[in-house]
Amino acid sequence: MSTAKSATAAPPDILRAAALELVVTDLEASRNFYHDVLGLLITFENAEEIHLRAFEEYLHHSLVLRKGPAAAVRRISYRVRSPRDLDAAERYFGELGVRVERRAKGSTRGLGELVHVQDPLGFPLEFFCEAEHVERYTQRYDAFGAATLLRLDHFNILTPDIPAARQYLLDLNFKVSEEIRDELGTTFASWMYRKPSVHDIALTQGDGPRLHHFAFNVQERHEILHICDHLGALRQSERIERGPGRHGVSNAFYLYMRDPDGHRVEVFTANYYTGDPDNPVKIWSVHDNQRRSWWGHSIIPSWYTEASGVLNLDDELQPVATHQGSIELKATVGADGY
Ligand code: 4SX
Ligand code: FE2
Repeated sequence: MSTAKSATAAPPDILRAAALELVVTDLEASRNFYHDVLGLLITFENAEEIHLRAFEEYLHHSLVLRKGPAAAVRRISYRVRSPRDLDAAERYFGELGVRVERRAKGSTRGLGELVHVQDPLGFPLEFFCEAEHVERYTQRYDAFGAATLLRLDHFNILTPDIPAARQYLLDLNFKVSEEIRDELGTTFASWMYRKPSVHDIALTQGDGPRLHHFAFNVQERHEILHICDHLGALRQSERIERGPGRHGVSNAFYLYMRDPDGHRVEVFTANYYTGDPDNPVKIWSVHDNQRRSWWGHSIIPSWYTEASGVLNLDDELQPVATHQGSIELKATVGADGY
């Protein structure tokens, strides 16, 4: 892994997790799930791609669905503060020795100039600053459903070497909010942020690079319960993988679903503020059976083992490296049932 390499250039000023692009095998089935069932708004669509956004998002999209031969993750996008930060990203990742490509405005519909990077962990990152602004739906209550997704909040990635991944993100000026460790100090999972919330990205130990899930906020717990009832009424209960429940880590009330291609999406409420510079880090023991489920429920093994593969910048599936040593699934005693 090339994560040991460090750069002397300043890292880009990353604002937040902003968007992702999924390759899906049946665009109509995905449109049905994300638009008809979960209610995301469609900014643009054609026979090849659909650009969606949530109700408190003012940029062109936070989710792109692209028709393709095999399910995968094509881009993980961060917004940066200024156009100068695109130069910074280009220099920074160039010094890390990974593949970096500058792309002209419009190469991703709705976004300005881009920097695409194959990051040291193997993920296809997209950095953008300028974006097309779209109609504000914050108070379009006439268009709200019984559950209204508000904002894309975070990505959760699987990667084999958590200490290396954690250091790579610390170097990019992400901060840690919460962490799961064992008594020897081994870190199994880290929640890291740029915007003042619990996370923009979480690291989970496992075979990677793979995307574990992406997550949207809703305002109220009952909206999450409604999504479950709605899926039940549609006889699509197989979309529900884990929850509803309360996380120990982050304190969020959550639900995980699997889309028609198996990509995992979380809907959750709420978040807490982490913007003070001395915000304390919350450490959880890997043996605490309430860490991932505050109510102590066991976690279905698929949640630990299954995830989405990612593409490289040539749209080829990235090989997955297996983790060394113990993973949390095996290390856990108690609620997870192992
Ligand atoms: O399962 S965890 O309680 O560790 C957890 C998972 C906490 C916050 C999240 O967003 C998440 O996906
Ligand atoms: Fe999450």
